[in-house]
Amino acid sequence: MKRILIVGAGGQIGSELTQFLRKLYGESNVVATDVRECKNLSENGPFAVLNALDANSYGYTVNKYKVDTIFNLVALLSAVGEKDPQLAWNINMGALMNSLEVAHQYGCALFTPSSIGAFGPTSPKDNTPQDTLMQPTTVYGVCKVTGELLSNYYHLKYGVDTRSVRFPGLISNVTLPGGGTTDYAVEIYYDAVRKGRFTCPIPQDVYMDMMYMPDALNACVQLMEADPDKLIHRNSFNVTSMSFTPEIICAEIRKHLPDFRMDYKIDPVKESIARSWPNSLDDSCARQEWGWKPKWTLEEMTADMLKVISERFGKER
Ligand code: AKB
Repeated sequence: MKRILIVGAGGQIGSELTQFLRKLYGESNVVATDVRECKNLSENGPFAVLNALDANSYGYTVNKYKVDTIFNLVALLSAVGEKDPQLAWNINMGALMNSLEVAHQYGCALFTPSSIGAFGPTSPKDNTPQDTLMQPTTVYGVCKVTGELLSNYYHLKYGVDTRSVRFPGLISNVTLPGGGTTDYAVEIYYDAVRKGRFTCPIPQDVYMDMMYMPDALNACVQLMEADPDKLIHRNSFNVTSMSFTPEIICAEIRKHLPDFRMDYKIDPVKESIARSWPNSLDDSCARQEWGWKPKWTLEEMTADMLKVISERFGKER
């Protein structure tokens, strides 16, 4: 990776991935783009306003910056996708299709994240294997499975260097996620620090895989730097760091904030999505094929999230 383009860089992953890659590969070698201006991304490196659904502008930008690697992070997430499935399909698949075409035309490697949302109620629930039945019941999941297949197709047919991981819920303290089913696991930390209480939309017993953002950023780089000859699976690798329920994360926060209180107001859409997803993934293929090894546990992540958020909001713990 020498000249990188990030599409949809203003979101939860992109805002951190841009700075992470700029540190690794040099500020001028990482071009951030988004549909709207992002001041935080244009201050220390190249930035362009780009609508990934506009194929001509996409190709123009890749050509202009002599890009060799694209990170396509454009997505409407699972819960918000259910409000307008057609829009979710148009955005998620439109951005992917243009990314694949541009990658093919300009000889770029392409990273597009998939998700635990690619699995569905018929997939094995525990230790969900890399290769298994995938019949998601959300439009987001349908887009992810289609995207995995389409990326694999472009690899087989045109030799495009497509790579991907199935991200679990990502927890970060820089940019808030929006419209996802796993968002509660970020919001809980902010509310714990600022209000001392949290109303959880997910039932107390529902397990979902999660990952702290530093591990997710490492996964992106490690996979894109991996020796292609070692990659048996192209699209897409199961990766995970931890799996917990609302009760478990609440108990962990209480170790630091004993007065923290949580109650429940279940969101039926999020509940049904969360119950259709795996409890925990088997990520042994990623470990074997490109050395994936997460560093952060729930305990370490909780201590760090509370520290960073408390510092930001000037709260003493
Ligand atoms: C969501 O909840 O939709 C995302 C995901 C797991 O892909 N965070």
